[in-house]
Amino acid sequence: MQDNWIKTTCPYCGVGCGVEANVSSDGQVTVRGDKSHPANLGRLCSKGLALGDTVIPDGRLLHPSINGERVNWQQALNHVSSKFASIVEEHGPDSVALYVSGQLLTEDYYVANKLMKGYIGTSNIDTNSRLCMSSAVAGHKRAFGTDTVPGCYQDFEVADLLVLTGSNLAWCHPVLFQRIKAAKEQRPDMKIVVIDPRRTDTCDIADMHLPVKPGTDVLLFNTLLAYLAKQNLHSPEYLERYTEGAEQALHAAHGDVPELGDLSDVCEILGLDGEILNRFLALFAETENTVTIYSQGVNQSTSGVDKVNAILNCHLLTGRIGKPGMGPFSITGQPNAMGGREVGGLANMLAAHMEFTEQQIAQVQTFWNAPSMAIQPGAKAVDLFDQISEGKIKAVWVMATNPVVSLPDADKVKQALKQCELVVVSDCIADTDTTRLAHVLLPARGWAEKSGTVTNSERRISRQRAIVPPTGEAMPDWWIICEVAKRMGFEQGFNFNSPAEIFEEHAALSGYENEGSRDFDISGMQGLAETEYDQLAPFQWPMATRGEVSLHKRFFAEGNFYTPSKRARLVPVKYRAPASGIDGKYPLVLNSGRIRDQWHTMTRTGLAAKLNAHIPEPFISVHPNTAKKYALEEQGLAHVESAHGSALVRVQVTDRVREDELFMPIHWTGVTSARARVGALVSPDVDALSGQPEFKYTPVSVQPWYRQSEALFITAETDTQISESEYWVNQRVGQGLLYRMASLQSSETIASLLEARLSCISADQKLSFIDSATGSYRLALLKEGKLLACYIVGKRLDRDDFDWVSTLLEKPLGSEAMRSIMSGKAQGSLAAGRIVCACKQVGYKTLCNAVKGGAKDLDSLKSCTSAGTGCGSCVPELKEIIDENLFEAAD
Ligand SMILES: Nc1nc2c(c(=O)[nH]1)N[C@H]1C(S)=C(S)[C@@H](COP(=O)(O)OP(=O)(O)OC[C@H]3O[C@@H](n4cnc5c(=O)[nH]c(N)nc54)[C@H](O)[C@@H]3O)O[C@H]1N2
Ligand SMILES: Nc1nc2c(c(=O)[nH]1)N[C@H]1C(S)=C(S)[C@@H](COP(=O)(O)OP(=O)(O)OC[C@H]3O[C@@H](n4cnc5c(=O)[nH]c(N)nc54)[C@H](O)[C@@H]3O)O[C@H]1N2
Ligand code: SF4
Ligand SMILES: [Mo]
Repeated sequence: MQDNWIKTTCPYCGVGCGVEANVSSDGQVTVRGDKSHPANLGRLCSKGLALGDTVIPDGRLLHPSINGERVNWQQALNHVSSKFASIVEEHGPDSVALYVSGQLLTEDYYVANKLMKGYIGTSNIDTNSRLCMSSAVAGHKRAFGTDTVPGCYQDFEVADLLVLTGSNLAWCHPVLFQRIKAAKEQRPDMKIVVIDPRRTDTCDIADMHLPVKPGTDVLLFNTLLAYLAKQNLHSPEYLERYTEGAEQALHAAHGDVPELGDLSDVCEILGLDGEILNRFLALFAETENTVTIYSQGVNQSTSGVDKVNAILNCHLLTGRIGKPGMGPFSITGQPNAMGGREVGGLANMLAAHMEFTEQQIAQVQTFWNAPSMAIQPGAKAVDLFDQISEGKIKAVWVMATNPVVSLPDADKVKQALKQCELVVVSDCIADTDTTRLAHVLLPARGWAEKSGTVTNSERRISRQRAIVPPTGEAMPDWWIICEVAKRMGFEQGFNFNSPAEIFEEHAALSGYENEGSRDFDISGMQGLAETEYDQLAPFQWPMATRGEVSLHKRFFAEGNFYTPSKRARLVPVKYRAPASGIDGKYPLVLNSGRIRDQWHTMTRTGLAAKLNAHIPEPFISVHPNTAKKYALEEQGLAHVESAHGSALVRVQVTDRVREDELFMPIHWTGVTSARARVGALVSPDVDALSGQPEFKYTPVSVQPWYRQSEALFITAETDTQISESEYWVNQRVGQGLLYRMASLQSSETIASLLEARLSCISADQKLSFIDSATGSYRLALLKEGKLLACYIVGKRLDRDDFDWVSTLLEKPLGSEAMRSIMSGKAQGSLAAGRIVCACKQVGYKTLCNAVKGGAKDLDSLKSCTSAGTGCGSCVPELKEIIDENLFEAAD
């Protein structure tokens, strides 16, 4: 390996970890954490550590195409630009739209926004950040007059109290979780409170968990506000000098919480017992150095913006903002959610944190020399796809997002795209639910191939750098957009030759007629030479003057808000129930979110075998009492239905969820499952102010789905489309696919259907086992001793015993493997169970055996199995395995 490590940034979550990458002479990419990066100081999580495994040509979109025909770039660009131009000509600028993403680089995002809002003349450009951060943006704007995250990561380490609400940091921002965990180990007095209907792995480091009823955060924080006021904990000096609206906010809170002496009604709605609520109120009240971290449990709600302001109110009332160890902190999801906000990627914002005011429209127009400036906000994501459905929007260009999976009421979105006149999709992956509906496919360069900047949750701008040559004919997103713009006649505005030139204009606009009137100002970064841009070290904004070296910048300790009065606004908010309530038909609430090792629709993390092993199947978490009530069995299958659609998923019985709530992960798609796209179920209700969907609350019903047979099927062919069974999930394994299937048909029927499917494979050896009495059927096809395909079919299969099969494809089949296939059960060293530690690939059974063999605490389990010694994200699970096995032993 050459000792040539290139510094770049992780393309997954908003922590924005610095990565160092090395490319070996055979093109293999190795990564490690960048010790000099202030976000992670050398740490990476399981997803970051597996980045090297995803830099592979497998599944990449290699060439442009129109209606399925391969074309060259000239033809594709001419087609997109002339179609867009003619639709605009005939139906006006609002008949076209862009749907973009917090996974674009700032430079890509900047030109996309400029094309739409300055040149085509419409604000119909929205981003998947609408689904992610728009409630936080709207809440910030109401309180601060602008969209500012006031604090920085260091605050998490120096706080005395961290309140995490609607955030599963352990799985979603693992490196920050590790930083907090380390800080708490140093200072055990530091307190951590988790507010989440589920008991997540984040609770592993919590002193207190408040399992609130879903959707009730406004009431909880209003109760806190009233309590703080009653305890005289408002900071009179801060309130008087820097804020307005405290009285009205308190008045509104008192409407929700009339009698502070008796909180029983409040507790009833919150679903909490009085004692824990009181402990939380007292702890918050007595701890000056408090940070409240919030994420999707807050944002993704029809009262999302109010939830945000309810939190901000508590911090403003007590003046706990902008100082080390205190403040509200909206933690962002995507790697460049923040960059998107900075360039105005949301339909209701202009570039550089400017708004649709007469003055700022004119400023942007002048700066851009824009021929056709948008003068009002455009359609927000859900509305945008509704307008496609209604035929108002006739052409849409989707970039770096997979809306057929990730939008609510996703079957409707699918239908909308099917009937749209022109669907253009830029992606780096060929087969996604959205690329399947595209007329024009444009291959984009992926993480390891593109250059530009991203901004993380603490406003730190870092470079992403190309480390390998592009795959196929893929081009950078900024280039594709500029080429289309030029062909539409906008040569003058899009004559950029590099991301550095775009960054230059972006930095200049941020300072244009700013003079301290806008928070986002990086004008100090103007005038970078191409080489300086290449070497740019991470820096935090604002940066109005180059060389401001302070490592941890904060806003608002001394007021200076961006409202006309320069004061922050406490906003009166009142609790209201989610938009669609449960009823007799749909009696349970469906919550949805993330799992540890997958990223969204799995187009990239799904490429890394290591990451697929932790949780290989979509599931629904059900409380034991609820499972009993609805006759659901652990590992059985369930049919889930809402007013919008349905799904078929595995049942996980766990007391980590509330009795009234189910949880389902968001990651499975129409490409990777028969019917486990959670978006198909989710209600399209949105927050009236932010337009953010209520992803965490959809009324559903659930019932068992009684399968007759189960199958495991592995094939070296990646374009296999399964139609033999009603339930299937697939997963990439090396050069092939692994299917887990279940059916209403008998195992005999499924075995014969699979055998027929395999008949075209030319194998030189066929091993088979049939026991019709027990309904067990197994078959393996080999060529030159290597496994080409195999199936194991039975009435029931032991799910934990499946992971070993995925390691066998296209490898010489040893006797242990052969025995395992023929017996349908892992034998010998293959019997490790499902993978718990992704980094070190340690299986569940190995861990259980180690505990039973004497590894009774975390340190000894770590040292005898090496589990938990990589990124550390599996530690909460290791502890649980220890508890489980010790408990069993004691029984
Ligand atoms: N592994 C992994 N990490 C990721 C991602 C990923 O796909 N995979 N995606 C990234 C992105 S884009 C994002 S936006 C972030 C999201 O990061 P998070 O917001 O932390 O993740 P979620 O799982 O969506 O939801 C957080 C929690 O909100 C809880 N919740 C649900 N309803 C309520 C409620 O009414 N009140 C409260 N207080 N809590 C509630 C859920 O039970 C859940 O545990 O993660 C980022 N990081
Ligand atoms: N039910 C439910 N739904 C949700 C959520 C939830 O909690 N519950 N969360 C929502 C949230 S917060 C988010 S952020 C969304 C995420 O949802 P999506 O944005 O739809 O998910 P991704 O899989 O990240 O999609 C990114 C796509 O861009 C491609 N891509 C990657 N890099 C590039 C690039 O450089 N250029 C181009 N052109 N393409 C690229 C990937 O291959 C992939 O197809 O899901 C939302 N949907
Ligand atoms: S914490 Fe987020 S940014 Fe850091 S390595 Fe993990 S996924 Fe990447
Ligand atoms: Mo997100």
